[in-house]
Amino acid sequence: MSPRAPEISVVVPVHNESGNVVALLDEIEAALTGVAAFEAVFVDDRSSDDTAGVLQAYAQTHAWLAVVRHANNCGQSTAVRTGVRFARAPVVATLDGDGQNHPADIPALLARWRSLQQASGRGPVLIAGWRAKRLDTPLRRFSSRVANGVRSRLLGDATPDSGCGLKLFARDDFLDLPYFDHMHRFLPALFRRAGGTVESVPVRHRNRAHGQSHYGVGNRLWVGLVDILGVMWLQRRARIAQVAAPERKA
Ligand SMILES: Nc1nc2c(ncn2[C@@H]2O[C@H](COP(=O)(O)OP(=O)(O)O)[C@@H](O)[C@H]2O)c(=O)[nH]1
Ligand SMILES: [Mg+2]
Repeated sequence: MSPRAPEISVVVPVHNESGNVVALLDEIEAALTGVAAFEAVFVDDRSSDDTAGVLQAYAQTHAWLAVVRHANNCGQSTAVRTGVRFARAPVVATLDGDGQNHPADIPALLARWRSLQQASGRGPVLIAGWRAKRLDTPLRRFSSRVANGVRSRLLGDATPDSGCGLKLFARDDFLDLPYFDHMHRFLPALFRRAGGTVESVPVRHRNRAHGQSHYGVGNRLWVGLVDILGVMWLQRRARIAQVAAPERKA
């Protein structure tokens, strides 16, 4: 366990991932030990398998793991938000809970975030993982390519892969974004809407070792089109205040 306050929180939404979480936790520890003081916040979204029990057993011997549980199933975006709210570090990395993202990519994202953060002054910075070589079924890769193409054209978010679960940002910047179910696929557009900088960094992608994907063409592509219209509306209604230094008499 990191005796210091964590510098980075790794937030992982999980639903029925009992076969995947232990290997992922071991990889998070290996990836961040010696790099930054870290914690992991796993959010169990009312799994019907033993994910919560497996996580709680791991937490008995690893004090850097916090397990948060939803009493009702709320979906991936809401689980990410719950995890970010519980995070204690100023910087958050998110990962999928099925092990398809590799925690060993986090240090490079963190380094990039730090240098862009310095360059951009105070503006929000999002580093988005980009699954350049995706290991998914052909149908999934096709539907994702269509969805990414439509989305980036309509939203102008200049991001090749906005749905990658591996992302890194400041906790406060994320919590300032408008919240809605499925927002996790639109973080690049939402950060840009807030006047932020977004950079995509190529990351590894692996096959799912255990369990099943939660998404198919039906609950990704078509739902996504409705969400794109919602995000277009949010973009029309964006205002960014440039606040002058407050004048206060001491
Ligand atoms: N908390 C929560 N996580 C979910 C839900 N659905 C999917 N996930 C998680 O989101 C991540 C991505 O889901 P996955 O099924 O692997 O999607 P795919 O990689 O796009 O096929 C995994 O960590 C899942 O456990 C949900 O309803 N609630
Ligand atoms: Mg997956």
